[in-house]
Amino acid sequence: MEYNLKEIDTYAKNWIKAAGENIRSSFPKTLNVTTKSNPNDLVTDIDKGTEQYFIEKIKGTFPNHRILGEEGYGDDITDLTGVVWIIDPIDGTMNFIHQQRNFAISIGIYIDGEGMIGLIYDVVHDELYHCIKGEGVFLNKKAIPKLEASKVNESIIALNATWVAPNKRINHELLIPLVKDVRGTRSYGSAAMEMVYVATGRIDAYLTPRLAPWDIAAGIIMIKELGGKATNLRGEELDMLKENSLFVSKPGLHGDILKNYLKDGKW
Ligand code: 2AM
Ligand code: CA
Repeated sequence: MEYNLKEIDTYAKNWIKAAGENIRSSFPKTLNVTTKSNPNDLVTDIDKGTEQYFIEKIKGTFPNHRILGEEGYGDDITDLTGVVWIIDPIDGTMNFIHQQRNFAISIGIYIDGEGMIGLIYDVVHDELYHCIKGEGVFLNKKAIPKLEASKVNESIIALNATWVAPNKRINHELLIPLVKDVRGTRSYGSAAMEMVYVATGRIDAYLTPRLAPWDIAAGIIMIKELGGKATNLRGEELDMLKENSLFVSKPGLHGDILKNYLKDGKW
């Protein structure tokens, strides 16, 4: 399939900014909140409307591109051939509803399975994190420096306390020694935000047992582009067609944690 990365990137940036502007203007209004799989799995009309906005724009401009979106308005994606946009219209919906902050729009654009463009928009702060593979990662117009190794005992790690793994085999007690040894732990409640925090060095690693492809598609492109590592908690490659556990980190630290705290993935 013929494609022009720069052209796709330009459209994507314009659309994500416009969608963010629309979300900001929704703040004074009353949200219509409903639940999905369980009483804590929330969705609003803004999540749905934002995803529909992207689909309309993408299909109108790039009719051959396919879309995998959290709210299910996109295509039924069972393979990653061609150009696939992986979209979370609001990552951190619970934060969006309760806090009106700590959420982001996340778009990862994959071409024949390879992550080529990553966009994460921190709507409240008007901060767009973006990258094209091979061209570096930027926060608005400023280049983000490459990631450097850090020591476990000087690291802040983000963790998600909802320890329900897709394969049910993750024992949260495995992580107790790591939590004791690091300098501090955080939990922000938006995987996309947690990944840009790793990308910018505000935290050193992020570990979580269960995420969907749209939560991680953009962030892992950025972290890898900066020299960081993005795998599951066993150190294996991530699969954009399934749920994964996630372990993103600075280089060096990733290997140290895997070897010394995650038993080289052999648990
Ligand atoms: P969401 O807000 O788009 O649902 C919360 O720590 C993070 O995990 C958010 O990125 C959230 O994305 C995601 N999340 C929440 N529940 C999830 C689930 N059941 N499966 C996968 N990801 C989930
Ligand atoms: Ca979402």
